[in-house]
Order: sequence, then structure tokens, then C-alpha cells
Amino acid sequence: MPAEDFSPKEKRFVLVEFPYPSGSGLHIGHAFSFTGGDVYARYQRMQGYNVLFPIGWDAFGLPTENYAIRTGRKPQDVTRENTAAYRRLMQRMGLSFDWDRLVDTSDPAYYRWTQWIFIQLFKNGLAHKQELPINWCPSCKVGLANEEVIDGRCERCGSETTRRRISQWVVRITAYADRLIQGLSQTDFIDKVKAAQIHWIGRSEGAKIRFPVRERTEPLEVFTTRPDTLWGSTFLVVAPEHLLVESLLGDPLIARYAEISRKKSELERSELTRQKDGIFSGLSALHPATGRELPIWISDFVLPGYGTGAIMAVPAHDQRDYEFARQFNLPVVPVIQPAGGWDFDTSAYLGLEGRLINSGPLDSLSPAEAIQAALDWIEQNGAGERAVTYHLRDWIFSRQHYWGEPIPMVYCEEHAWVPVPDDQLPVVLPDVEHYQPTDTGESPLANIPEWVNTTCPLCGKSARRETDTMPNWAGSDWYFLRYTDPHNERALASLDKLRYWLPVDVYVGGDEHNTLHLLYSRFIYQFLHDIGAVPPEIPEPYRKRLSHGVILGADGQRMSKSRGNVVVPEEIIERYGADVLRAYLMFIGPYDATITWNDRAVSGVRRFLERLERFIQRQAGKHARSTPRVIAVVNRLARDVGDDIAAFKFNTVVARLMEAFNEVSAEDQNAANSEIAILLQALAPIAPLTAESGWQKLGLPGSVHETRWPVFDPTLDIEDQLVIAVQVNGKLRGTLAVGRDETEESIRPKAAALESVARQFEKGTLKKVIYVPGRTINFVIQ
Ligand code: ANZ
Repeated sequence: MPAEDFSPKEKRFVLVEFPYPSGSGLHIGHAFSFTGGDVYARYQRMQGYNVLFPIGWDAFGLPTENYAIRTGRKPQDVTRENTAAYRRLMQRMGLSFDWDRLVDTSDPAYYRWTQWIFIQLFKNGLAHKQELPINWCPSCKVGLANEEVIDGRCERCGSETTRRRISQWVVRITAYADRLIQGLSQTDFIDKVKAAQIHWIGRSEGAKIRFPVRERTEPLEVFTTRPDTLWGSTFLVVAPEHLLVESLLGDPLIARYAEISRKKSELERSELTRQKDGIFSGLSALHPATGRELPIWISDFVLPGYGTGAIMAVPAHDQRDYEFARQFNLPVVPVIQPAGGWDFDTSAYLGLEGRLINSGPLDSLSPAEAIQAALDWIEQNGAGERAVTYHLRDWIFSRQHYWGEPIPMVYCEEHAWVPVPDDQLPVVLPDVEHYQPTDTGESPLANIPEWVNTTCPLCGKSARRETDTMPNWAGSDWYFLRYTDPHNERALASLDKLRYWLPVDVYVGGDEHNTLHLLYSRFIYQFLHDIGAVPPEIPEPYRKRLSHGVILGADGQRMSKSRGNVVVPEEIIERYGADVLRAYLMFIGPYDATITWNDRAVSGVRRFLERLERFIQRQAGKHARSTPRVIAVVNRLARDVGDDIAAFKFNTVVARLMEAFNEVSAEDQNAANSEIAILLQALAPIAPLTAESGWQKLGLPGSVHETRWPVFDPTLDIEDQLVIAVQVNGKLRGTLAVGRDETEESIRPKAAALESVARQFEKGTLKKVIYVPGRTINFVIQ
């Protein structure tokens, strides 16, 4: 349903994660996610809000490319077909998306702005090219960001990854690490999501400490979070990738060790329990406080990309250092003595209770005090300074693949990397015959000389285009902004429209995107905020983030083709209709839970909707008067369903509808169209097709979806009630719910106050009131 820019109504921006249009079609997880968003959006519309509920295609990226290669097709064609199929099914499901605002990340009119954002990052010093060891998937032939490697395997295809060094574009998300933590306070994300973001950023406070190296002029700098243990440091360890090691590679043993390490995944290297290995570098450093000589070792448990890639080992108080020291017979010097004593012959003491010993000026302090005292000592003695590091890494932004946004940069011998000028954007992905990735690590675009060879925008001399493409995060980190102004050719979106629609009120998606996608898109938003591309008064893009659960196959296992437990939404719709699928998905369990598919429960939901349809059929044409019980039930139903939807408690919504329907349709009850209408309104967000057809069968005006949500009337919320007809000169002007024992005196003013009655009073003077107890009150006017 179309949303209206700048409508005077209050806005609601309801966002669901847009899907990859993959070849295997819309899956049940999509259906679950989108139906939840749709129910909420429909309810908000009926509440009178101007609702933006958009959708699009996250069309670039490996899944489509892999599928296209597998089927021998072109990604463009595959994408066109897949998106058409997705759209058809979404429409059949009754999802009320605003199709006029559809975005497609692989559309040049869209990715022009993805490229523009990259250029702004470059111009602001946040993107540069750098040779980096990367995770390499030998099967997909692509470099992967750390986040795309799960347990040492490629997130996409499950193959084991290796390490390679390639020159890559890197985006400095770390420059925003603190902002990304602080900004969370301006959101209503649930604690779990906030915690996931904070954990991923992994802020650590400590110190960088410099140790003079005997054989070198440059000192060796380490990062530690435990400066209090400085006096207990008995050796230093550097990562095999550390600069210091480069000059030592002439030693075949060291070279071999470095080579072996390079093949290991980061996860393997950080494994706490594995046997420690390493090699002595032949170099030694001097302890800045004691002057003691500390051997410098090389070991791959020290990671190159964290801190300084070097550590001071304190075997008495760090378990890994302890095991390393035991393995290579290095000294263990305790510097914290816990009150009960400690047997340092069996393990390290990791606690923070106790007193400092063997630590010169720190002796007898508690570790907490010693941390501060050590920091002061280090700074006063020029041995280093306070420092903060983050586990968050800079964002590797290059993919050696075809199906992505070309990185809009040109390399000129004289000017190095130069961005493509704005008026030449988009840099359109050329149509090629062979787009399979290459073994060389270069993108297939490198094989198209007429595309690669260009001129430098600055000097006009010959230059080469960047042949890497962007990761598919690039298109998905800002897509929600484009929905506000999808056809804008002058900006990614106009500030006015962004100002009207932002922030996103609710963002519904999967748990798996609570960390990275959310972090990347918040980062890009904050960056756009800094350069004035989004409204200054809106610092964060999303108000609320909600993650839905997972639906398992009927056997309680994750759905997968190999297990044969996949439920295909299209088949369910075919068999039962879209409303059954929707209502079932909303009914099976809490929206954020892990739920097992259950065919029997599907039938239960189906029977409910069928009974309801038959009931409406019987009702149509009847002119029944509602019993007070029915009036009270639907009155309460609308309120409770509304509250539940607003809180994303969909499973109770369906339960309430079933319960209320049972009461309304019970034999001893009678329901008038006005009450059935309320029932249908409450049903409309969950089962929009059934609700609408019922509405039409009853001959009610307009569409149920255009009605306003019924307002709860507390005076009707009485079990023991009667509804009396209110007449003026014998003509029915309204109804009034009254208590069974109410007298004429209390009924008369209430009936007279009904708007439709009061209006008649203006036409004459009241002559007489005839009250038939429990039935009618008639005002006679002349
Ligand atoms: C001395 C020390 C003594 C440490 C002690 C710990 C306990 P987080 O909290 O994750 O930031 N470290 C630093 N850089 C490293 C790297 N590149 N690879 C592997 N380990 C590294 O951890 C910080 C601690 O991890 C640092 O503090 C350092 O060991 C180690 F009793 O320094 B510590």
C-alpha cells in the first residue's frame, strides 16, 4: 500500500530486512519475517498512521552469482527471474508492501549512490587500499571478511578457508567504534541486541608499552589490558606477521614457522586449549622498569590484527602465557599474591583479588590500584601511554567477483587512486560472457581490457579501473534510506523526505543480522550524518530493532534440502490459501522463538478460518441484534488484539481471535453486523483476505482495511448488559448498552447525549419519553 510523503498524519516506518532473491525461492523464514512486519504495518494503518512498509531486493552478491554459475546463466537474467517470482509470491501472501518504492541493489540507478557513498568514504580518509592477509575461500574463490568465516569455514559454502595476502580496499569502521557504542543509548534496541553490538566492537582499555630491543634501534611496542602485571613479564611474543619478523625470514626455521602459521585460520590460532608452539627470534628486549633481559619469541597465538601484534607475556597471570612458558622453560614470576596463597607450579592466577608483590613501586597495592599506578608510572617514565583498542577490525571492502557494485576508482601512475567524478556515475557493471571467479585472486572484470583501460579523471593520461567489486553489505547498509525517496536522481534521498520518514520506527529481521548488518548500516548512517547527507537532528537510523525467531522443520531440525524437511510457502498457499499460512505462522509460537513446524496445527488454523467464513455466510442477510455478551466480547477483542500486535505478540492475537469467534458464534448468542464488523477488523491484519471477503459479504461499506481500528468503550465492558434501541419519534437513531438494573433516570441522559439523537433535538422540543424497560427508549419531539 502506498505511503504518502509529508502526509499530515503521523508517520510510521516499518522495515523488514529485504531478501536475497535466490534461486530456491522465498523460504518460510522470509514468510515468517514479512508476515510479522505486515501484521504490524496493517495495524498501524488502521490506527490512522501514515505507514511506510517497503521492500526491495538485496540482489548483488555471492548467492546469486553461485546460482548463476551453477545453472550456466547470467546473474542479471537470474536476478530478473528470481525477483519476479519473489514478488509474485509476496503479492499472493497479501503482504501490503509499497511496490512503488521497490529498490534493487543491482539497479545502476540505485548503486550509483552506493558508489557515491564509497567515494565520500575515500574523500574523507576512511577508505584506502592495503595489502592484507585475508581469509580465502578456495571454493568460492573469494576473499572473506572475518565475519564471513564461521568456525574456519566459508559462511556461504561451508568450505574450509585459508589465508592469503591481497591488496584490498579497507574501510575504517574502527574510527567510529566509540560512536557506535555511544549511539546505542539513542535507540530502543533490546538489551540482547545492544550487547551483541558492544561485544562485537570489543573495546579494551589498557596501555601500549615500549620495550627497547637490544639488537634494534626501534623499540617493540605491546598492548596490554593488565599494566599492573608489568613486573611479572618474563618474555615478549610477536605474531609471525609482525614487522620485526620480516628481517628474520632469512632463517629457514623462522620462515617455515611463519609459512605454517599463515595457513591457519584466526580461530585455530586463538584456540585456548591447543598445544602452544612458537620459535625464539634470537632477539631480546629490556624490561623498562627492571632492566631485565626478556627474550622475544614468535608465536601465532598472537594475532597480527589486534593491538600492536605483540604482547608482553606474564605467565604467572595469563593461562596462555603460562602454558607457553612451561612448554619452553621460561621463568614464571608471580606479581599478585591472593590472600589464600597460590600454587604457581600448577597454574596461573588469573584473579584480581590480592596484593602486588615483586613489583617495586606497586608492591602491596591491590590489582585495581596497581593498574592506575602502573599507567602513571609508564607515562611518567616514557615507557608508553594509556591506550584503547577494539576487537572490531577495519572492514575489508573488496571482493574479487563479478556480481557486485564496481568500486568507482581509477588508478593513475601519477595520481594513484582517483575517484570517478560524480557526473560519470554510475560505473556500470559491464555485460560479459565469462564471469566465473579466477584463481589468481583477480576479479573477472580484469579480463575486459576495454573496460579496465580508461583515463585519469585528473590528468587525462591512461589509467586503469579498479576491478574489485563491493561486498554485498555495501548495498544493504543504506537501502532503507532509499525507500524514503527511491527515484531521486540528485541525491541518495532528499533531506526533506529523510527528515519526514526517519528514523525507522521498527526494524524486523533475523538474529544473524543483529551484529554485522546492524553495525555496518549504523556506521554508514553515522558517516552520512557527519557529511550532512542525512538530517543533522537524527543521529541514529533505527529506533527499535526486533529479531524474529527461526522455524525448524517438522523433525525439529533446521530446514535443509538434504534433510528433506523444507516447508515451501508456495505449496502451503497452494493447498490452504495465504491467510492460513499467515495466521498459522503468527500462531505457532512467540515471534522471537525457535519453533517447530507442525502440520496438524496448520489444519487447526484452517478450520478456524473456514468456520468463520461459513458463519459470515449464514449471517449475511440476517438482521440480528447482538447480545450484550457479544458486544462486550468484540469490544474487548479489538483492544487486546491491538495491544498484542503493538507488542509483536502475534501468537496470542490468533488465540484471542479464535476464542472470541467461539463466543460470538455460540448458539445462545446473537451477533449484529456491527459486532461482526469489529471481529473482522481485528482479524484484518492477520488474515487480510478472509477479513475483506467477509466484509464484502456482509455488505459493509468500503474496505475493512480502510477502516479505523475500533476504539475500546469501557461502558460496554460489562458482562451483565443489555443493549437498548434509542429512537426519536419512533425512528432508530442509535443503540446504548446499559446495565441490566439501570433505571430510566440514568438511561435517559445517556441516550439523549448520543450524537445522532442530540442532533434531532435541535429540530424541536421534547414532548414525551417512552421507555420500554430493557428494550427501547423513544424521544417524542415536536
Ligand atoms: C599482559 C597480560 C597479563 C595480559 C595478564 C593479560 C593478562 P582483550 O581483553 O581481548 O583486549 N593480547 C594483546 N594483543 C594481542 C594479540 N595481538 N594477540 C593475542 N593476544 C593479545 O585482551 C588483551 C590482552 O590480550 C592483553 O593483555 C594481551 O595480554 C593479549 F595477566 O598483556 B595481556
